[in-house]
Amino acid sequence: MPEEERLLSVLRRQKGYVSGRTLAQETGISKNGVLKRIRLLRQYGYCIESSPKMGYRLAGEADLPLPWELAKVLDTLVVGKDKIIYRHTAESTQNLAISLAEKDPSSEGTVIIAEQQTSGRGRVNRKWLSPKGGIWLSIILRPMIPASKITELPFAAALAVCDSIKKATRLNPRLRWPNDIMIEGKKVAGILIDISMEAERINYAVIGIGINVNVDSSAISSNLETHIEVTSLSDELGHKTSILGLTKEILEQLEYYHVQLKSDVPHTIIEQWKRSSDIFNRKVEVIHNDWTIEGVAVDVNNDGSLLVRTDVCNNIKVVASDVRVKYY
Ligand code: BT5
Repeated sequence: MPEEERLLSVLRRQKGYVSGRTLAQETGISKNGVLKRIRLLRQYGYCIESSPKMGYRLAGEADLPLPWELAKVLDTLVVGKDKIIYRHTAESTQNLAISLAEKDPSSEGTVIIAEQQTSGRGRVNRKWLSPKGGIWLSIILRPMIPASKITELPFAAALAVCDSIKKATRLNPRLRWPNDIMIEGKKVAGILIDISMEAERINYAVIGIGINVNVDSSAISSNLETHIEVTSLSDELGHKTSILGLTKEILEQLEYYHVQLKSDVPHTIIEQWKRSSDIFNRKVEVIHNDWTIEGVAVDVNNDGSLLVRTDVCNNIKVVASDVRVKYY
């Protein structure tokens, strides 16, 4: 049990004030260690009152997906099961997860969570702004599936996020090809997948998930390089959503869709994704570095590509890799 958790469990058990000496005795941590840990717990958001005569009292819990808090509520067999790494600040959870996946073959299910990221990234190294108040996490999976099925993974992850937001907030997010989760036409979350393959075998996949939960979306909009409509759950709801509760939902939903992905039933993920999407029959502009196509989104193929009907050709198949899509 981590030292922080040991301290919390004594504070919770006692309900009232507990002296520093008792805390040290009951946890086996030195008195200085207790002081240091209490300071850290306060930084995480636990409200710990102190009185020179009586000691310490836990007056309020934190709402963060800290490993010991998630472990109490998470109902999964693989995703995040005893494998949560938490950072107050990380450059990018995605990069941390990739280095871990590269060196540790037993890292399947590991979830890396950061309270804030200093160099969060989107596809093709676009900037992903990740201030405090959001969910920024990356999950390592090693799916035993045929390589051709890996194109369904981003759809599975987007479905997991969409379902979790619905369940936690009763908002109605919609999915946009290739990897966006939208509310009322504004981006609330994004998915990033990095895959390592050798021949036809998937070595690992890292799923990066970024959600604007309790953040001020106008602060994000004003710092974007290109203008897009952005929102957060708190801006839509007018109140905060539990970050711990939503993280639990996401990890559980992700495990659910991961199991579906591994089952033999073909293309159910893409079919479900289509039912939660609002892109069909909408005018779109697909933008690549040196070309732009205008047309109407007609379908998503079983290989994950987008089918666009244009005036000049019949249907054009667009692959997600490095395009940007505008919907009208
Ligand atoms: C994405 O890329 O939407 C994938 C975002 C994945 C972020 C997660 S957070 C945890 C993990 N660690 C990382 O370093 N990354 C992952 P893309 O479709 O390329 O969209 C990027 C674009 O979204 C940017 O060019 C901006 O226009 C916009 N953007 C940046 N920050 C945003 C935010 N917080 N909310 C909404 N839009 C944002």
